[in-house]
Amino acid sequence: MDSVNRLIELLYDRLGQSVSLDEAASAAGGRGKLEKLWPLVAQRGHRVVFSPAGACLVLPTAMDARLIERDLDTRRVGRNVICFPQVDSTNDVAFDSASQAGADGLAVLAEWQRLGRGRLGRRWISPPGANVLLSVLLNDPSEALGHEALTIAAGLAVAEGIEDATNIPCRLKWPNDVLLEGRKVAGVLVELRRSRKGRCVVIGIGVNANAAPDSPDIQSPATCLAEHMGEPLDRTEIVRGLLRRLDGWVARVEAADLDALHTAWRDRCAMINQRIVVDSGGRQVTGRVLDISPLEGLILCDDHGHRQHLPAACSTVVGIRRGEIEGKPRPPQRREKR
Ligand code: BT5
Repeated sequence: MDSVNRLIELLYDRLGQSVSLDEAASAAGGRGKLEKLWPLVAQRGHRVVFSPAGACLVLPTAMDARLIERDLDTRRVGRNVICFPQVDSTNDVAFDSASQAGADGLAVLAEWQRLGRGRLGRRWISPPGANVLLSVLLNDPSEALGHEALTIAAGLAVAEGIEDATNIPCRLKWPNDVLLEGRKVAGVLVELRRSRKGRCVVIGIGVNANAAPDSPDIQSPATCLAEHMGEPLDRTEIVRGLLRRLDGWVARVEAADLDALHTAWRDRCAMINQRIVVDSGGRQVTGRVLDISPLEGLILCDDHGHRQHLPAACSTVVGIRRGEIEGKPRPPQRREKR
């Protein structure tokens, strides 16, 4: 391992503490070399503060492929990691890499996206250097990775990965929202394209780690993990948690082993039995949620008593009618007289 990586790893392993300059010098190979390494650490995007006690990395640390890949031990997802200061969309970078050798499982991260996108033409907004903007490429020539199953597998992996790294419990809102105390903290966008090597899938994930978006374009309440913790968060451990969990769920989806996915999703989803309104391909459907299926999407009993299967790719929940019972409209509320 070269000396700059040794120094970054030493600083990172003592996050929140100072590393004495003697220790830093021995990782660098001498005091003289250490002085030349500080600019290289900065070039990798890391900020270091110096005090009489030594040197300390500033949180959030930069997204650093070496730190993410270190002992990750995944089968497929995240075998290679690349980090960019800025891109249009990490999903596009991942798709553009599909025909390169060894691209399957590639994880692309960026500090900022100029054109981050959500589903159905919506935008994903995230300030620079604060959050997780991640895309994972999966080459899928045998077409074993269904869109429906991957969308919910990715949402579940995000909730679990966040919990592994931070102990913050998150809930799921079908099809792709991860919620913290009822507010959106992460979103998932699964896209499919055909390349020269056949079908490929990109799973795009945005997690508000250190900053919630501040924009009039945000239509529903958003939050970030740091707000909940009351302090800045290390994104590297969150990314590693996500990649590990995603690796496990992608393997199950590929093997068509969907029972555990179904159960784990239902356990984190507060929508079962709720009366909701869904926009599905421009058509509004209102009814009670019966189930979330990894193959068929949302299963709803509509207000006319018909069973409806709504696919994730074109559906959005536009309203949750809390407190209503089994599809019956709530009696009109009496207005309080002033
Ligand atoms: C999503 O779409 O939630 C999918 C978001 C996927 C983003 C990742 S980032 C890495 C990768 N590269 C990309 O270009 N995209 C992926 P959707 O369900 O359509 O939600 C979008 C809506 O959420 C917007 O219309 C806003 O109202 C709101 N929104 C935008 N940015 C947000 C944020 N950072 N946090 C919470 N809500 C946000």
